[in-house]
Amino acid sequence: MKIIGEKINGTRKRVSQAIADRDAEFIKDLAQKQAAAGATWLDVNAGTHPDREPDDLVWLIENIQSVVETPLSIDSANPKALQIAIKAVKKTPMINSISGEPERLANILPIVAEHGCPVIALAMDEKKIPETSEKRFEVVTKIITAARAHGVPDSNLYFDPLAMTISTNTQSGLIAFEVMRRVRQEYPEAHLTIGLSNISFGLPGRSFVNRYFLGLAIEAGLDSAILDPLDREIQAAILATELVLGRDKHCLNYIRASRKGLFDKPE
Ligand code: THG
Repeated sequence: MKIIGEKINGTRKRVSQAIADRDAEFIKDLAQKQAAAGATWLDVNAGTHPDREPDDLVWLIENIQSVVETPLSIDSANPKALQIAIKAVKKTPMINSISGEPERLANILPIVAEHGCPVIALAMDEKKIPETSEKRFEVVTKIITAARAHGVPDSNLYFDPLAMTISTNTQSGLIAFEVMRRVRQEYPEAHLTIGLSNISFGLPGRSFVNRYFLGLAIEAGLDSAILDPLDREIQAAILATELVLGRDKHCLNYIRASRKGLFDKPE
């Protein structure tokens, strides 16, 4: 299970403040902590000011790269900002994200192909997020066809089936699992990812909903997720799920994490 660390996101109040104040230490600290917690990529989202986004993104990237080697996941829907960000990164980044929207595919797939980037593909198009798993899977097929035509291998695609909040549709979890199983079956080389915290929006006890959703999603084939790597309960849930699914030889990862103090009471 690969983790995309979510914490450097300009839609979070504290991060948006740090960006506005050019508080580099705050950003560097988030980068170091997430890297130490085992994130494979660090998501970088400069927030929702289109005019400032490219400058803010480059400032974030440069500061993160001054303290960690972890590759970045550039979280932007803006092709211009993506182009500029790609020039600023040291390591091949993940691109977050494309969708089935023809314009976004036409603008972003050539960048992805040229640089050999892994890319997150949302199971939605320009119109909306389809209600049914069948319709979402149709979007997946449309994206994979376009990606192949641009020379992007299936193994660089990370499909995000989109976890809509259960509080407005109690079938949201099931729809996401169905999309995941179908992708696993029909496109075995492709990967799956999800923004974990969406599923519990508007509900009490969100961390429980997130954790059990994650366990079931891993069983359905999820192999990466955008989440808070500093959350020890989530880390424990991932390890325990992989353990009970028979994916942890000799229970080594689980025991190693325990020895490192994962289950100790924080002071
Ligand atoms: N799919 C893809 N990319 C995504 C998402 C997705 N990028 C953005 C988002 N969704 C995932 N990232 C975050 C980052 C931070 C938080 C949630 C999702 C977060 N939320 C706090 C909470 O939920 O309580 C509140 C905000 C705060 O701390 O100020 O921290 O689905 N491809």
